[in-house]
Amino acid sequence: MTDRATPNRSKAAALRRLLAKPGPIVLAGAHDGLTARLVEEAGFDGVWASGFEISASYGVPDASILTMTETLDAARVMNDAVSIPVIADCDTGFGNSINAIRTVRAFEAAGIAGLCLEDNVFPKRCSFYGGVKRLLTDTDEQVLKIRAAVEAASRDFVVIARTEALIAGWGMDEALRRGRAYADAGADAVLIHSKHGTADEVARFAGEWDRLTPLVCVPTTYKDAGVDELARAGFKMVIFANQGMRASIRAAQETLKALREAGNAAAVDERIVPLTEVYRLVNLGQMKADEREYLPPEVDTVKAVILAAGFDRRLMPLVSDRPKAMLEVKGKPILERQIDALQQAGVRPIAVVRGYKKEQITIPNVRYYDNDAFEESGEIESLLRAGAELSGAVIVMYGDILFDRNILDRLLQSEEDIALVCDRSWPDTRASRDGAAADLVIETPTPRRHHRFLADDQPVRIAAIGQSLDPADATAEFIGMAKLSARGCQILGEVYRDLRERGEAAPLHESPSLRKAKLTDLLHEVITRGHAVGSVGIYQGWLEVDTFDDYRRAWTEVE
Ligand code: SPV
Ligand code: MG
Repeated sequence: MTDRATPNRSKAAALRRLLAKPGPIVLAGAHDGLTARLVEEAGFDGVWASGFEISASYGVPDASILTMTETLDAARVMNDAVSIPVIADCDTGFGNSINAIRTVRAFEAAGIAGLCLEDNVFPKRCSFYGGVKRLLTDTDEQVLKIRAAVEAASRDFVVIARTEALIAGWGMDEALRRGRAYADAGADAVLIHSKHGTADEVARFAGEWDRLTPLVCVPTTYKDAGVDELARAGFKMVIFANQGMRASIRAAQETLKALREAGNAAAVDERIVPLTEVYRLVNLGQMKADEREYLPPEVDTVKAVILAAGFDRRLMPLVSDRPKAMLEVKGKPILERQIDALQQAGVRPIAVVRGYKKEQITIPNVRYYDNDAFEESGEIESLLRAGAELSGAVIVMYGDILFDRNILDRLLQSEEDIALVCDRSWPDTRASRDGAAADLVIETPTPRRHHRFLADDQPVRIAAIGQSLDPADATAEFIGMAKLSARGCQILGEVYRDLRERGEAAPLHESPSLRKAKLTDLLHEVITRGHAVGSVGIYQGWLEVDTFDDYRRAWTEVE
């Protein structure tokens, strides 16, 4: 992230600094992250986490209906959304002094800069509701509550004490008596609330104020009074408590009415912000930057299935205690080398089909499928075990091959639905191959050779595949690595299902039955049925571990 989040701790100190500076501090009310951010953007010094607004946002009156936890949650969301201090309207402190102590601790711990406690009795009623018999707490008890709050807070946290004496109609003298008592109890500021239509009442209070404790006012009903005028009258902090919410209510009411009438969104387009404005307000740009920084690069995800179930007698006793895929070449099993290469190429997830000595394969971050019938079944049966992976693009490879990384890259670039990696060095090297069975292919058109890793000029397809092809006709050798697109998976699935309907016991090309069939048998059937199977031509750069000689070669050739 480009800008480290400001530690919340400092917001109380920031509010203290504002209190110490000359000039008025101006706050505006909010009730959630978005509205708090709007307050900050409009240039206010702080956010008033208004009990009136938070209650309204829940659709309930401002009457001690919400719990401390709900209020704290709302204040925390606001605080997290802004860099300016948040002062939380905590009404009565949610109970007596004991509740107030817990309230202070919880709000301070959340990084809120300060809170306000009023001398209404619990459950409070909004100062502006009519027809309410207003009772105030006993002054001595309220003084204890203010002291409890101040002493529960650490040095920077700001406790504002609010008196409702004027709202309750108890007169200016009572208001001053209470204000002074709260200031003397250690309040950091005193809020004198009034529902008068002019600022005269609060100005008189400020005129008679004889403490150093700064004064706060909320010009909701005396709306003509400006910040400068109130500052001149002696107020250090002015809170515009709910105008933002009232503006949005009117805008939403009018817009929704027009939308309902018109029945199309274009009718209200002029009244609403574009989506991009919402993106900006929620800082989508930062999230995108974080995604680039902290998420793995987006690649079209290709999965892999490694077939490692079989038992190869030719490698006994090397494989008496482990499957072939777990044979180590220079300290690292073949399978682990394959997984490393796949992961480096961005291929994930990787699935391994185990069978023989399956308990020996425990590499982490791999999905496992087991073909416990590995002795009497073939590769197709193993592939089916991992059928859940055969939905999107997938690399299928044998668990006994080692290969240069660029071979995998070439295969990943292929756009064929079914593509096989084919080594075109076969015609040059076949004379030296001592009759070991090779999966031969005949490609068409006959490709040029010696183009080690160059792409073909035109798509080269496979016309036939199998170990029984005439070695003299074969143009290349299938290395045991293939890629299927989603469509390729579908084709393979369709052909397989069709074959199964004919019966699992029927022979399939070079295998005595479908159950014992090799991958090349199914591929050959796919080709026979007219589906295109592409060839990704390479010239060496891989080896298969089938014999002791292969294994020895692996040690000399692998780094
Ligand atoms: C609030 O915003 O909840 C206040 C201020 O306490 S007022 O509603 O004006 O009383
Ligand atoms: Mg309130």
